[in-house]
Amino acid sequence: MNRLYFSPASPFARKVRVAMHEKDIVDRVEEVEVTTSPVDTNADLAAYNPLGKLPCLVRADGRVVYDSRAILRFIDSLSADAPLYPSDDTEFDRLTVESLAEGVIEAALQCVYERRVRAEDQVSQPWLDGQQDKINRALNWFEVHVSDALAPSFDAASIGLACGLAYLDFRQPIGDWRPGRRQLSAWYDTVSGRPSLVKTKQN
Ligand SMILES: N[C@@H](CCC(=O)N[C@@H](CS)C(=O)NCC(=O)O)C(=O)O
Repeated sequence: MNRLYFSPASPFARKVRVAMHEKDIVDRVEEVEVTTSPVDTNADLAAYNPLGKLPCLVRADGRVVYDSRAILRFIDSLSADAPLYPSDDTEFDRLTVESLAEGVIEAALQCVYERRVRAEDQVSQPWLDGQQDKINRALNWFEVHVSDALAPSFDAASIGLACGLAYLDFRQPIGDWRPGRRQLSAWYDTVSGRPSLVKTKQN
C-alpha cells in the first residue's frame, strides 16, 4: 500500500489529498499524520525525505516520491480518469500556472514561519512585505486570467490555487484577499463546494 505522510494543516499536503479525491484513488493511499517544522524536523520523515518536509509519499514497493508536485504526477499516473495534466501543447502553460499557484503557497508559508519560528523582536517586516507582495501580484494575475487559467478543468494548477486561497483564509498572511478580486472570489466560491475540498478542509 502507498503511504502518504501529511499534516492536516499543510497546504502542500492538502493539494495531494485533494488530488487523491479528484482522481478517486483515496483507497490506494494510506494517510499517516506527522508533524514537522524547519526547526524541529520529524526524524521518521527525514529518513524518507532528507529535507524533512511533508507531504512525502512512500510507494508500495518502498520507493519514495516528494515534493507535492512530484506526488501529484505520481497520483495522476494511477488512473486515467480526471487527468491533472494535459498532454497537448498547453502542457507547459498549465505547469507554469501550477508554479504560480505554488508560489502563493510558498510565500504564505514563509510569512507563517517568519512569525512562528522567529522571536518577536527578530521578525523582519521587509521580508514579510516582500512575501505579501508576491502573493498580491500573483492573485492580481489570477484575477485577470481566471477564465483562461482556471476555467478549463479542475486540474493540478486549479487544485494548487484553490489550496493556496484556502490557506490564505486559514492563516491570514495578507488579511482578506478578496477585495478587488471579484472574478477570483467567485471562482473560489464555486470550487470550494467540491467534495475533494470539503473533505480536506483545514480547521
Ligand atoms: N515544495 C514542497 C514544500 C513542502 C513544505 O514546505 N512543507 C512544509 C509543511 S506545509 C514543511 O514540511 N515544512 C517543514 C520544513 O520546512 O522543514 C512541496 O511542494 O511539497
